[in-house]
Amino acid sequence: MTSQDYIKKEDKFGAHNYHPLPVVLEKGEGIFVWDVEGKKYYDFLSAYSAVNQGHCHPHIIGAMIEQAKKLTLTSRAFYNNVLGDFEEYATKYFGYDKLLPMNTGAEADETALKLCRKWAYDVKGIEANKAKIIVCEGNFHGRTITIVSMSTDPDAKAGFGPYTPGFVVIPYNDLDALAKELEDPNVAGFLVEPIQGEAGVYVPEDGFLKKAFEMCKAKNVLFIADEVQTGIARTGKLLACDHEGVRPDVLILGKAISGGVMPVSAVLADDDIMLVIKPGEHGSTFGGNPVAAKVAMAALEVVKEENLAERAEKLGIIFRKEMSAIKSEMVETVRGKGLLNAIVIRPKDGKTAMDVCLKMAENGLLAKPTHDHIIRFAPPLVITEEQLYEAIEIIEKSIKSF
Ligand code: IF1
Repeated sequence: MTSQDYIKKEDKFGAHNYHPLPVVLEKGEGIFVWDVEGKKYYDFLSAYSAVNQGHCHPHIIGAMIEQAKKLTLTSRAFYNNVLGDFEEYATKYFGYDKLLPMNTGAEADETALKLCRKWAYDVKGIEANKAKIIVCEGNFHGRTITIVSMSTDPDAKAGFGPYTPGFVVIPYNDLDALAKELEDPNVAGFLVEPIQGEAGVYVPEDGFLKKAFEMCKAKNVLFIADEVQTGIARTGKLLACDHEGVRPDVLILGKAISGGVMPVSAVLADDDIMLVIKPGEHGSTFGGNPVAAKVAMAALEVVKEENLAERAEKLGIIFRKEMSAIKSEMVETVRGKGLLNAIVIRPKDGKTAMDVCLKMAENGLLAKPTHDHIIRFAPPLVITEEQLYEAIEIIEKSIKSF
């Protein structure tokens, strides 16, 4: 079968909820993927920062296979002999008392919202059903009904009402708006992405997170960081919040916590928050399964052993410098942190970000446009400096071809 055959098959039998680039991949290794025709590409999406450790990392796959042969799922009706090890490892790794394991990013976000509401009633003393959570314009936290209720993106939200109440939206990166909403005593939490991914890799001003955190503390409001995309070394530190020395009250992780090998997500918090959820009040059949636990430990080991945060920091500086130096009127803005970067594309002769992405694919590099005019660049963090320069050459050549 050719790529076209696979694309036609998905079109015929699959729901039409995506519009992928027309490449059909069948193999991945490190920073490279191959399509069914055998063409090799640099992967500059990393499954939206899930594959930070590179495709099919042998240490992670090895841990997965070994555990898969022994025991895959017990549910949480029984204990398994791996989950405790993972909980201990990850809480020490990130510096929290407790971890609650889930599967997808959206589930971890939902978990954090439930945790925040329960804390609001049991600890903060907000009257039943009155708790509010502040979120930001342009946010992306997943696709559930409650999460799209917080969204300001019409594509994600419109047509899925009625919406879950209890959210207040403020502009991103706006401390005045935050201060105003924090005056409301029913506010229990502030949920924020340290860098907005979906919005187009929108980096807030230096000091925003730190100041926002302090303001939340002054009002006894939980600072909840969605680090599903920014976390685990992507932005040049273990967490994007580390850039400002902020330790969120509630930390949400997903994607790269498994190296993109299987869905694993987690919420971390200290006892005074996490223990408000009692047996029977929250959970998941697959959350904390022994394969996920082994995979996540291996994936986190790789991040430390291969110094992925330091690499992302160093290579990100090179990437943004080289992108900014491209002499083309199509390059409007370059922004990002570590190896989470974006170029804003100024259309030329009717050619858009999508045309640039198609040209890059032809030249052997995969990236995806967002909002028609932005291209996100997020290679696996195991990329070498030499490979990065080769990739930069492909990007430059592709942009300049217009
Ligand atoms: C899709 C975007 C990225 C996330 C943050 C939670 C989740 C995500 C900060 C939910 C997921 C994804 C999912 C992917 C597209 C995508 C995305 F373009 F929409 F914004 F990464 F940039 N919090 N991000 O970024 O995690 O439930 O998917 O595991 O196809 O929806 P999930």
